[in-house]
Amino acid sequence: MIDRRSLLKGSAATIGSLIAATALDPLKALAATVTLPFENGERPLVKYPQKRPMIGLTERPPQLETPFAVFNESVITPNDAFFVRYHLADVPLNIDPDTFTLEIKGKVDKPLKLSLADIRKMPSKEIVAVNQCSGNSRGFFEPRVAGGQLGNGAMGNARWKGVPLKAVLDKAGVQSGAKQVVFSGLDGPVSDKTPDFAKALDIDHARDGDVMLAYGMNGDFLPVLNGFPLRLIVPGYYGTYWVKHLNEINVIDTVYDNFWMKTAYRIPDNDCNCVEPGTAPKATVPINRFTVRSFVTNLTSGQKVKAGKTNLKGIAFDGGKGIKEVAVSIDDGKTWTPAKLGKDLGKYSFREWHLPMKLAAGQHDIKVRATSNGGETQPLKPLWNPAGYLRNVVETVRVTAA
Ligand SMILES: Nc1nc2c(c(=O)[nH]1)N[C@H]1C(S)=C(S)[C@@H](COP(=O)(O)O)O[C@H]1N2
Ligand SMILES: [Mo]
Repeated sequence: MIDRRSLLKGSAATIGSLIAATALDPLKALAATVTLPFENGERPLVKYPQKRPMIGLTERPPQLETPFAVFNESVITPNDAFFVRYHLADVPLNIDPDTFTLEIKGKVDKPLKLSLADIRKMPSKEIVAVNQCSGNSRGFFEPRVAGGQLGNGAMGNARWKGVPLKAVLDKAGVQSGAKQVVFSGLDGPVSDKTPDFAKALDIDHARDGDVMLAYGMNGDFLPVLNGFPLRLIVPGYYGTYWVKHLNEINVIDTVYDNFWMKTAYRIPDNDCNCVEPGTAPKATVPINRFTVRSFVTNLTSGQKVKAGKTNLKGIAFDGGKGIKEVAVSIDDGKTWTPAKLGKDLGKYSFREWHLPMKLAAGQHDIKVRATSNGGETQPLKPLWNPAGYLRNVVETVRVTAA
C-alpha cells in the first residue's frame, strides 16, 4: 500500500531492487506459447519483472498482452497482468522517485517543478478506468492492416490514485489563449530519427477534473512498465494519451502537430470513423474516445459445454457514458436477452454482466452486444479503417453443448 512514509522510506530499497531486477532481466521467454485466433497468431509467453507470464508481441520496445482468461478472474485487472505498450526502445528503468520531478511550463503564470512528495501532498482522488490501446484487437481486421497484431488483451481496468490534472494546472495558472497541453515522459528514442513520444489534449479536456496524474494503481505503486512513478490517466480515451513516466507538461497556444498527433493515431473524420475496406479516408481526426465493447469472459470459442443451464459472464465498457445494457443472442441476432449488470464501479470502468441461460445440445454462436448510456451500440459487421483502430464488432463465441 502506498502512503507517504513508504514512498519516501521504501523508495531506495523496494523500488530500487525492483528496478535493478528490471534492468538486469528485461525478458525471459518461457517454453510455452499462446496462439491468438488469427493467421500468424502464435506468440511466446514471456516473463518480465513485476509481471506474471504475459503474451509477448515485441521485445524492443516491450509490448505485452494480457492473457484473456485474466478478464474472467476479476473486473479489476491485477497490476502484474496489466498490458504493456511502448513505442520507443529506451525504456527508463532507473528512475529515482526521490529526485524525480514533474515540470509544468509554457503558457502559465508560474512555471513549476514538483517532486513526487509535492504531488502526494495535494488532495488525492481515485477513479476506476479502463486503459485500452487504440490497436487492441487489430489482429482480427479483415483485410489485415499493418501494425501490432494484437488479440483482445491490450486493455485493462484499474483503480488509479493521484491528483486531478486541473489542480496542477490551476497551481501553475494557465494563461488566456492557451489551446492545448502537451505531455511527455522520460522514455526516448534509441536513434535521433525517431520522433520522441508526446501527446496533447485540448485545454478544456485537460481541465475537466477527470484527467489525472496517477502515482497509484490498485493500491500499489505503478509497475515500472506501466509508467512508474507517475502517468497521465485520460478516462474514456484510448491509451495513446495515457503518457507514462510523465515528467513534462507544456501549455501551448497552438495545436500540437508532432508525428504522434498529426500523422499517427488518426481515424477517419466521418460518422462511422470508418472507410470501405482497403481504401484511405479523405480526412482524419485524432483518435479520441473508446467505442463501446462487450465480451464473454467465461467461455472461449471451441469450448465444449454441458447442455442445459449455463451461466454466462462477461464485461462491457464504453468511452465514458457508462453501460446501459448488455444483451446476448444465440439466434444470429434475431432476438436478444438482456443480461444482469454487476456492480457499478463508475462510468469509465469495466462493467461485469451475468446471464443464466439454457443451451440445447448442438453448436451455438453466442453473441454479446452492449449499449452505452449515450445510446451507442456495437455493429453486427465489423467496421474498417486503415490503422486497425476502434474495433467493436459484436463478439461471437462458438461453443458446442452436449
Ligand atoms: N511514455 C510513454 N507513454 C506511453 C506510451 C509510450 O510509448 N511512452 N505509449 C502509450 C500507448 S499507445 C498506450 S496504449 C499506453 C499503454 O499503457 P500501459 O503500457 O500502461 O498498458 O501507454 C501510452 N503511454
Ligand atoms: Mo496504444
